[in-house]
Amino acid sequence: MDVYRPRSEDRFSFGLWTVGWQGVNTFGSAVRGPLDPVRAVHRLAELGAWGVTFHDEDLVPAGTGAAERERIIGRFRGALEETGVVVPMATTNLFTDPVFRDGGFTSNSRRVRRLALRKAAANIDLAAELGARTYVCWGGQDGAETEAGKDGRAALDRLREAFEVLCAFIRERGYDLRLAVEPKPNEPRGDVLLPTVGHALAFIGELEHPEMVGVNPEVGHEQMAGLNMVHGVAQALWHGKLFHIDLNGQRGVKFDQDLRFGGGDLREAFFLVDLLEREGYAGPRHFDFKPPRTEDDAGVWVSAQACMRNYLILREKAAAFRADPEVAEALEASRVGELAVPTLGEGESVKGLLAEADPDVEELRERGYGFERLDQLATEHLLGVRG
Ligand SMILES: [Mn+2]
Repeated sequence: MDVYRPRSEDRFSFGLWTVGWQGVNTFGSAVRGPLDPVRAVHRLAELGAWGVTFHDEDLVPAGTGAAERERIIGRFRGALEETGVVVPMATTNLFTDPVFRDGGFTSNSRRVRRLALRKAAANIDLAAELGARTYVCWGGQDGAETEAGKDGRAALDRLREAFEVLCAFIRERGYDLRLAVEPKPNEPRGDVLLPTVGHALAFIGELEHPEMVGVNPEVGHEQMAGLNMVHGVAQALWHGKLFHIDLNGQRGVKFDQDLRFGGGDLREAFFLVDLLEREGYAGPRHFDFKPPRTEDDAGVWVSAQACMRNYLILREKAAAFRADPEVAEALEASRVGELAVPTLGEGESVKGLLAEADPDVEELRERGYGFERLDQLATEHLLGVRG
């Protein structure tokens, strides 16, 4: 038996746009043909995936008539029923059409903003109909190349308005659906609005119904900003805002690589899986990656399967790391658990603190924390030479 074979309780999901990516990039044209969403659902089910997600246009191409739209959705529904694959999340494409060249919810054009809201609301209806519980908002083209062309405060006002309008719509309809903001620092715009997890969390705090909105952090997006994804996710969890997560790989501060999960920064992937598992994160483990242009159809499915395999391998490695008695001892020596103890005692005041005798600062200065030993133990688990 393959112990790294995914099961539905692992809650692995993929966007139709991931395995269906035709490989168009800034300089190169498509290298693969279009992928039928029904075939995507069947292939993903065979590999052990639990869910599939989509942008409105991944499923129903722009300009499709009403009758054809119903036919497409019916076929897709049939594939879901046949395979047992679920739709945990959906999102809106507010970036491909030239009409969104200055963004959707924050375009300078009021008419474009109204169109963007209509498009999102229409797809929220479809998402709810297919059983989605999370609706991701990635404002791909919401940003700027020049400060002269965009009033940053007004853009945030309009973004807040869009979230208020969509939250009101969801409540009116009675949908069991929450929104998740996906931060990204740049690409396609020179600078994108809400560039990091921290920016998104601060924005959510200003909404009328913050409980309806969380974040969808993506590994590569935080790393494109030179930030630590594990710390970003820890803060999202601390705020109770990790509604969804995009797993993929990235190698440093450069263009959005969308490598398969486990590609790029493998150490951070290890510590991310360790965090998600220890915290008991129960949401979808969603892969938002792009099979490289070098791959043909067979390579697409190799990379999709590898995303799930790498998660399961890292989960096993992280569990072995935590179960290792030498790690327990090293954690103790590093005083990692001591950080959970409040700095002041119960009922203690600053007055009491000031009245205390001076500590032995010399001893505190001299004693190291032993993190190198801990980190090396983690490295050896990751490299497979322990446990
Ligand atoms: Mn990305």
